[in-house]
This record gives sequence, C-alpha cells and structure tokens, in this order.
Amino acid sequence: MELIKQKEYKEMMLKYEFAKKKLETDLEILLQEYAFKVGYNPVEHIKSRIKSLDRIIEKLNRKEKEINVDNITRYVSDVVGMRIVCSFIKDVYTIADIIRSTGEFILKSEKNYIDEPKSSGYRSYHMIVLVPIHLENRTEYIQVEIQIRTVAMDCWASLDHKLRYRFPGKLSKDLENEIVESANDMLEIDKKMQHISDVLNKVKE
Ligand code: 0O2
Repeated sequence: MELIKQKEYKEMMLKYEFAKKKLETDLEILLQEYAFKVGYNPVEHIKSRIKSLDRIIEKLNRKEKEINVDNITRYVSDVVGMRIVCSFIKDVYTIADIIRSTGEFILKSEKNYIDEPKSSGYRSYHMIVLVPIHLENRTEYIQVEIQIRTVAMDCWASLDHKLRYRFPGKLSKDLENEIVESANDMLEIDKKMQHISDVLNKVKE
C-alpha cells in the first residue's frame, strides 16, 4: 500500500497517536477528580484505539471517497476513538458534561443516539472533540470521537457488531427486528437499574 509509505501519512498517524495519549491522560485526571469530589465513580471502563488502516479504507470506500491523507482527515472522524462505558444512563450525561465543561477540548459536534436511537437499535452518546497537541512552536487540534454508553448499551453494541461482522450481507427483516427488540430490552434494564440507583441515592441522603 503506497499510502503508508508516505511521510505525510506517517506524520498524520503520529499526530493521532499524540491526540490519543493526550485525551487518555486528560480524561483520566478529569474523571478521577470528579470521583474524588463526589465520592462516586461513574465509569466502569474506558477503551481507546486508533482505527486500523483497513477500516479507514473501508470507511472511505463506503463514503465513495478517494484514499488519501486529506480525505482521512476530512471524512473519517473516528481515527482516534474512545469509548467510555459507565454504570447508569444519568452517568452518560454527567460524563458528557464533564467533557463539555473542560476548557481543554473544543467540542465540534454531539449526537444523542440515546434519545434518538439508530434504526438498528444502537444507543450511545457521541461527541466529536478537537484535542490540542502541543508540538514544537505550535499547537494543532486533532479530531477524535468519544462514545459514551452504559454497560447494557455496550453489551448490545458489541454483540450487534459481532453478528454483523460475521454476517456482512443484509440481514432478514425478522432478524433486524429481533436485534432492535434486544436493544429495547437493554433499555428496559437500564431504566430499571437507574430507578434502583435513584431510590438508593434518596435513602442515602
Ligand atoms: P467501528 O468498528 O466501531 O469503528 P461515520 O462515523 O462517518 O461512518 P456517522 O453517522 O457520522 O458516520 O457516525 P456515527 O454513526 O455517529 O458513528 C459511527 C460509529 O458508531 C461506528 O463506527 C460504531 O462504532 C458506532 N455505531 C453506529 N451505529 C452502530 C450500530 O448500529 N451498531 C453498532 N454496534 N455500532 C454502531 P464504525 O466506524 O462504523 O465502526
């Protein structure tokens, strides 16, 4: 693959690596400080990754864009992706607020797939933020995607991903409906757990 030999490509990927590190460190500090302050840690786990070149190319092909460095920057918003999995639905919004309120990142866009799930049944809160990386004599802002979701939403999304990856063709309408139903079942679990958590919090007060 010619692209990966290009200096321009290597430089771009290096900047994505820097942005991933910066995002991980900054968020760890922000979330730990929050947990210390309120005595409650909303995070179950955090995972971040750099998208593989194969998946980047697949995305550009899907969007019918030529494979080059410019188009990766322009059309692939999740070369750096972070997933924050939290315990309860309200925690998703708490974490989104924490990210929004830090002066360090620039918020580019947000998509609330919890209030408005995708037709597949997918639920999650997405934020595209620009992360500053401090280089010699300059600061550059690198785009990253943060997905925030509950354990139940995450469980559904990984199984859904696995099913679709194993069977890349179009699924039958019945199976599509079953997948949406299972996403709705997960939502019911989330709502029940949130209710229990709210009741216990009241008791504690
Ligand atoms: P992967 O393997 O997770 O990286 P775009 O991101 O430009 O393609 P859009 O609509 O702007 O398109 O992005 P969207 O849909 O807000 O977010 C895309 C990402 O959300 C996906 O990345 C998935 O991680 C996740 N996602 C969206 N819909 C679904 C779904 O139906 N099921 C599951 N399991 N995940 C979903 P990638 O690159 O497609 O995949």
